[in-house]
Amino acid sequence: MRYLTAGESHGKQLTTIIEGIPSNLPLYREDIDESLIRRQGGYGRGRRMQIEKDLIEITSGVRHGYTLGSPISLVLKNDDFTHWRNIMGEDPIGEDEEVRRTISRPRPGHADLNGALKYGHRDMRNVLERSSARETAARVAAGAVAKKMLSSLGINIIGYVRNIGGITSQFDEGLSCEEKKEISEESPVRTLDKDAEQKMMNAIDQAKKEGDSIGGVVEVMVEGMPAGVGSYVHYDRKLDARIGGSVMSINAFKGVEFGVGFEAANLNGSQVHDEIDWDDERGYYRKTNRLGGFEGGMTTGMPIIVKGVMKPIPTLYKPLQSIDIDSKEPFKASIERSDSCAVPAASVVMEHVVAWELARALTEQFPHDRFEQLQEALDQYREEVRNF
Ligand code: EPS
Repeated sequence: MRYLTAGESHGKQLTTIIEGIPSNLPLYREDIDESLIRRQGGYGRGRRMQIEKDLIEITSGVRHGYTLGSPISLVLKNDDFTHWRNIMGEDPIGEDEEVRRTISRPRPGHADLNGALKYGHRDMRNVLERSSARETAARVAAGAVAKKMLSSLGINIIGYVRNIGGITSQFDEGLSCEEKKEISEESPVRTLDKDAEQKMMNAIDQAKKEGDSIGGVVEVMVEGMPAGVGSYVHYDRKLDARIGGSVMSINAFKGVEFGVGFEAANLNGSQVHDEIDWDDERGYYRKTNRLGGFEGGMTTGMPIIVKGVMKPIPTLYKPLQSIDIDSKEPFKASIERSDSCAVPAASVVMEHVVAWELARALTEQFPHDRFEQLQEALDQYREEVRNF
């Protein structure tokens, strides 16, 4: 399975082309729209999200509600393009016309300056239009297809917020994916702790008032993955490494950890590793899940718990020092519009990015052209693992 996305933040549309989804998987527009709508929300988003109504158009690869096995293409229109037609259009502009809304002032922390240096763009709009997190909508669309495959295989996945601006949520670690979904869907900041929720919203208000932005930690939980998916035999087949790389590729993500993660440095081996047990019904299981569902690059069959940290968005109302690339003069950056916190949306993005990697690993381990063959192979494998 692989996919590509195309599209600029204020261009006509985002496009996702997906290859390698088996045929005969039931797939409806609503499966994707539900994910897109979840991504758009969250306390702390800016005015752009009031303009966009992210709804998918499936333009190939699906017929009468089933995948065909051919490439699936997904289109997401940018409603804001009506305001940007003259600025983002593909046709050359007339000699007497000026390029509008050019950018010569790079924002610290954004792709602006490095992208300009690399691609030779004196107008940094050419960089920011593609480096914008708008692109995550296209990635969520791809992930929604993967999620549909996972749910049809009895695998549940949910992303939620652990921390915003230093406020950490506390909750019962024994909650299931379904319970976490129910609670986080009701929360404006997609968290599981009512007390923390209010504090997080206050922190977002405060940051906004000060012209600042705040980041946080999001967590994804997966239930129902059988043990032994991924591999220990080669670096690029280790599934936790692939998930880690994918999470790091989400805009503004700066780190990733599984289970106890970085805390492992402060613990002894006996406090980190999960003891193995066995019973008739479950087969092998771990008494604890400190390693977050992975050992040796493979799933253990325990829930996967993976966290990602998102830095505060670098587009700030409060000016930071930078240099104008035309005049070489220092200036204090100013902007028109931004999200003060996109951590709740990022939890939805991470959920979909992880879902993609899991579905990809399953289709590699059980390579079948038809979804029902994949289902059968996975059922058989689960049975083998249980009776091993
Ligand atoms: C973004 C800046 C804002 C965000 C945008 C990402 O957009 P604008 O510049 O149009 O106000 O709203 O996020 C989205 C459009 C989205 O769909 O998530 C940025 O600079 O990365």
